[in-house]
Amino acid sequence: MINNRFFLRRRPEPPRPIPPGQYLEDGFPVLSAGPTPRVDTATWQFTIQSTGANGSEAGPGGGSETLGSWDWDALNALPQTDLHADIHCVTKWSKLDTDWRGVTIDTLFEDAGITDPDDFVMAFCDGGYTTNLPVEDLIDGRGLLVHTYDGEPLAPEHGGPVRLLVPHLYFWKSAKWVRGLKFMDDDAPGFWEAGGYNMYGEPWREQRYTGD
Ligand SMILES: Nc1nc2c(c(=O)[nH]1)N[C@H]1C(S)=C(S)[C@@H](COP(=O)(O)O)O[C@H]1N2
Ligand SMILES: [Mo]
Repeated sequence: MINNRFFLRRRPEPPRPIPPGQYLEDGFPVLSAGPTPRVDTATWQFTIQSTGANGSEAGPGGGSETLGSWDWDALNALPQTDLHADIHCVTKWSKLDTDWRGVTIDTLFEDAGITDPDDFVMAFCDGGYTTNLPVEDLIDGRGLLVHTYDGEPLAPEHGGPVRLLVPHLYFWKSAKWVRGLKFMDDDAPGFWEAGGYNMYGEPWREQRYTGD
């Protein structure tokens, strides 16, 4: 006798390779370390901050200067970019063929006249989440501030109004409710990185945890 339930429960075969240890997810899971913050686009602002007197301290302040700042209208007035990408969460789901629209970090740097960035940033968010990234991984079209997912305004639980999107790294680097980037001279851990996750997080090399 054939057990149909076995076939129905099988996970779909990916149409192309996905990173090691990952499985395909058709839905869009929500993973947040805390509650979804209420973010008002009327008062929303995104800033890029210089390294402060305190070096690598995360978040605004610490003697740092504002190198660029954009409110909601200013962000939307910048050239917009569409990005089609696969995303990979460290909890092992991968979602293929996601469509996003927003502003590249290249465009923000250009608009702010940032020509000689430091090597690392700490992304900071409403709600206090942080994550560290090499600037190299944000430029040349690889990192965006996105406000649109699949043709619709980005839902609050997925980081709306604006999240960072860096699809070539594990999805925890794509900071939801992002409010700014702070340059750092040296790499320093953000929220999950301080809790044992990898400083870089490259899915194809399965860099999940410290030392991977
Ligand atoms: N501000 C903020 N950004 C965040 C998180 C978070 O808890 N807070 N979680 C991260 C993790 S671990 C993942 S996998 C993705 C999940 O994004 P999603 O909820 O849109 O799937 O967001 C990342 N960005
Ligand atoms: Mo995650």
